[in-house]
Amino acid sequence: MDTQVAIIGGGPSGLLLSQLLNKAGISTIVLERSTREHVLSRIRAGILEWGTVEMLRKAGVNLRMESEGFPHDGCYMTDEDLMVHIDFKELTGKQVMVYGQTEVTADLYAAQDAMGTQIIHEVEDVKILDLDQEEAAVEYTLKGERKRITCAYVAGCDGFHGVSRKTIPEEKRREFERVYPFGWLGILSETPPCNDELIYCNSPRGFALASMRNAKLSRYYIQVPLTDKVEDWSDEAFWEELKSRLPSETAAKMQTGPSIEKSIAPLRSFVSEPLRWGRLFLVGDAAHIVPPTGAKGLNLAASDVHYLHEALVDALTKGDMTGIDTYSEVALKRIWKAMRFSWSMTTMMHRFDGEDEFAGAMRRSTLEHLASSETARRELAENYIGLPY
Ligand code: RFL
Ligand code: PHB
Repeated sequence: MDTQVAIIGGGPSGLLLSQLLNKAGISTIVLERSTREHVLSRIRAGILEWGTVEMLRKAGVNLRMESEGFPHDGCYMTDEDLMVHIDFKELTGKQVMVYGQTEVTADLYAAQDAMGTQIIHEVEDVKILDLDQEEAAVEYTLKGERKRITCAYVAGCDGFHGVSRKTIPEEKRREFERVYPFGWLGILSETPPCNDELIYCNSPRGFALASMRNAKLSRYYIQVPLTDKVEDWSDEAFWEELKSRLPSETAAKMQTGPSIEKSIAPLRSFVSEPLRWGRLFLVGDAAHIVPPTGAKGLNLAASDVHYLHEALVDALTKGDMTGIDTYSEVALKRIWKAMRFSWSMTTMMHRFDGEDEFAGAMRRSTLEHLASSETARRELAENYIGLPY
């Protein structure tokens, strides 16, 4: 056998799984479609649940996160005038960490390089084979040459558009999907954040989010119609729209500047079941997508990795197949709870085109309930900081 576990996809799921397996003495080969520069240029998640932080510690990739990340004790949920503070620390005893996915991925690449793991970039036409045999195989093309590796297991960590999920026969997959009729236009700008904690804002003009990466780098998002293109939005138009949606006190404090990244992400909820097909396991965005409103995508990928790495270590070092046999069922339970939370945050915080007045009244009432009920705030906080593994 060429390696114990072949990992398709060198994003955060694939790299974290590889790192944890290598630390437990299990060999891996990671196959990634893009260049490393491309993977590291994608600006995505910014919030780590404490469970994700603990996993990065276990993987030994915590040093830069501990010194450069920012633990946050809470966040704000607002509309144009009612600002509700959700105090995670007081309500749950836990925090979240502001540390970008790009940084997590860069730290994982550095750790994997130090381990000497084979990460093969720019692979094309990956095919996963022999999943019902003693040994599985993965074929791919590298620089025009067809290659083949054999392995005990394959981890499908290749994101929503990867090949792993589609390797499971269509009639054996059950897919659940909700596509939202809007996207998020996001910018990164070298300006100080407008607030010390994140602000999720449900304005009559649509959703807005004020987030950050550090004291000098801000990340902002606004809800836009799916028909909008990034080119339609100048920096000036973005800042003006953002300020018109945030509470006026916050907008007044906001420092603006040129954007250093600008992109539109459509919002979708998606789950594909099961997560196992013979010797293949799906992990992260390859199996499920959440709208970013609950900050759950990367964190769900990390909890899948948690369950799967334990299962693979038990199977490959002790011959104990319990974790392998229960991975799909156990991981899906947590995935569905995060689906529910992300869907409810999305519904509560966004304006739907053509909606009636009742919808707006429901959003306002949800916010007023949060303002007056500690139980409601605790429920939100418990989900936001991350449900237990
Ligand atoms: P990724 O990151 O998509 O990585 C998959 C990798 O697989 C490669 N690949 C292939 N490799 C080989 N062969 C093939 N055939 C392949 N096909 C694809 C790809 O090149 C890629 O490198 O999936 P992964 O590792 O599961 O990680 C998931 C996270 O990236 C994702 O869930 C989060 O970014 C979602 N997300 C957020 N999650 C959070 O937890 N908190 C947040 O605050 C948060 N904010 C966000 C987000 C996602 C966003 N966008 C753009 C979708 C904000 C945004 C705007
Ligand atoms: C981000 O900073 O990119 C971010 C933060 C919170 C979210 C989504 C994205 O819910």
